[in-house]
Amino acid sequence: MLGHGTRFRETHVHKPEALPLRFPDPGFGVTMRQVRSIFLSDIHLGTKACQAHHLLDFLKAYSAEHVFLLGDIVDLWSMSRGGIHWPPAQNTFVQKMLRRARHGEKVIFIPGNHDEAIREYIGSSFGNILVENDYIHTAADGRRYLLLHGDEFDQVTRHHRWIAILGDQSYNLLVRLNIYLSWLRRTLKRPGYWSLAGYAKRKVKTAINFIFNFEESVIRHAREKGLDGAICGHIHWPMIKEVDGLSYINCGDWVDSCTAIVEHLDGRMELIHWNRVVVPATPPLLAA
Ligand SMILES: [Mn+2]
Repeated sequence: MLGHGTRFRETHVHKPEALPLRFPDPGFGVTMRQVRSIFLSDIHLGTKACQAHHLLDFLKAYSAEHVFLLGDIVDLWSMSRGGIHWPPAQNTFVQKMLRRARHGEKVIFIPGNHDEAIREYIGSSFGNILVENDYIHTAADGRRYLLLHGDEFDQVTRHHRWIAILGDQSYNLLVRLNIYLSWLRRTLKRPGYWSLAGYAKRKVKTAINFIFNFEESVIRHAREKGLDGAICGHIHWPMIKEVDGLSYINCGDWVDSCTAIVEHLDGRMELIHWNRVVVPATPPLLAA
């Protein structure tokens, strides 16, 4: 028993880093949350870095009326350079999207720079998935958002900006090293997720400036169009923030951050950090 003395006062302090166990068992009896919209970007299917199994777990936990795929969903650019990595989980993701579209969810795909070949098909649809260059989404609260990938606001390169800043090899190395770090954290039963690439981005000043310029350009564009905000991807930097009355929202990615944006039934937008949701050890059949 702890006494009332000052020695044990620290036991009353809340630990904010202890994140709630929100979906203790996704896919096995968990009730699906109904949201109005799901926004995903930068999945990079076709690469080793794509965390498709996490994404599938996320999709099991949320059903929606609209699914917006905001670019760099399939990494055609990387596939043409370094070969194709297409494990069953990535295939399942494509099937799930087609299935959702077939079953009445409105699925819209806005190509990014890594899947820009699909920009040729803007205005057409495949398997009920509509391909658009950009899109204006009216949320349940009446706020109007511009949906886009965002690479046109990347000032320096049309390709992956983090690769230009941190170096192609080092960015990929950081992402890969993190797979082992995550394993180590799980083994040591440390909760949450820590991103090595994310740490590097916060520490490199040019990276911070780059994020800031990108966010500012996107918001300026949305303001010029008379909208209430923008939802985009591209820079692999998840964010929800208000800038002079406009909402800047970035989905992040499923290479490193494992984040998505959901619109709740009342129009409220939420950033979901799927990796910070404590999930028990992956069953062996999913780890294959
Ligand atoms: Mn991109």
